Amino acid sequence: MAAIWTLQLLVSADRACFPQVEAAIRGGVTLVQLREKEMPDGETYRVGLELRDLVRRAGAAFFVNDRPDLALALAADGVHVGQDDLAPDVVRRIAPGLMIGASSHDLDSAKRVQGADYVAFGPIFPTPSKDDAAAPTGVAALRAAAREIARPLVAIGGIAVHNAGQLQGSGIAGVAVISAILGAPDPEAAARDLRRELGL
Ligand code: TZP
Ligand code: MG
Repeated sequence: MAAIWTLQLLVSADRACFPQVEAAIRGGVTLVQLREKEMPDGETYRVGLELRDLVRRAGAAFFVNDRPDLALALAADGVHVGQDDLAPDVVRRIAPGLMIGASSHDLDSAKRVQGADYVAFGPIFPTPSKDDAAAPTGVAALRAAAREIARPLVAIGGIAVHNAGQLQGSGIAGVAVISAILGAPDPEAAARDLRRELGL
């Protein structure tokens, strides 16, 4: 069985994308991460409850980005923290029941991650979805990181059906995407094609 971080979809708190999320899970998305940077907490919570139930019903795991408090409030499966958020070991202390993912942007930052269940690495390619993203690492850096990092490594940033084949055999445990699925005319097919191209 695929690990829960095999194919991760990041979504904002937008009910309009619920049908795409359901389709993407049918196509092979294993984890949906609520990544809401703008909406007030109360509304994020209300939409998050609906999203969580939909994701669970469809058979995927539900994570929350940045916010251990919101992840606990939503009884999520896990939380994903960036370099500027609470560190994974602190999250573990206050929320021992949550799985934890952590972001990294290069080999050094990936090596510094402690106490996370998986490490996200990227952006691998230029991304249309994050204005303040670090410079793309490229595939060679990803391969090197996958060799050196003992934890499951999840590639992120600009990954799409047309370039996912380049990641085959890189040693990654999974990928995380936004536009490759939410920007696709058929999110179910996009998820299925990504899994096939990645060999995951
Ligand atoms: N972190 C690094 S790149 C990125 C995030 C949240 C955005 C990924 O979106 P896309 O559309 O899959 O490049
Ligand atoms: Mg963050």
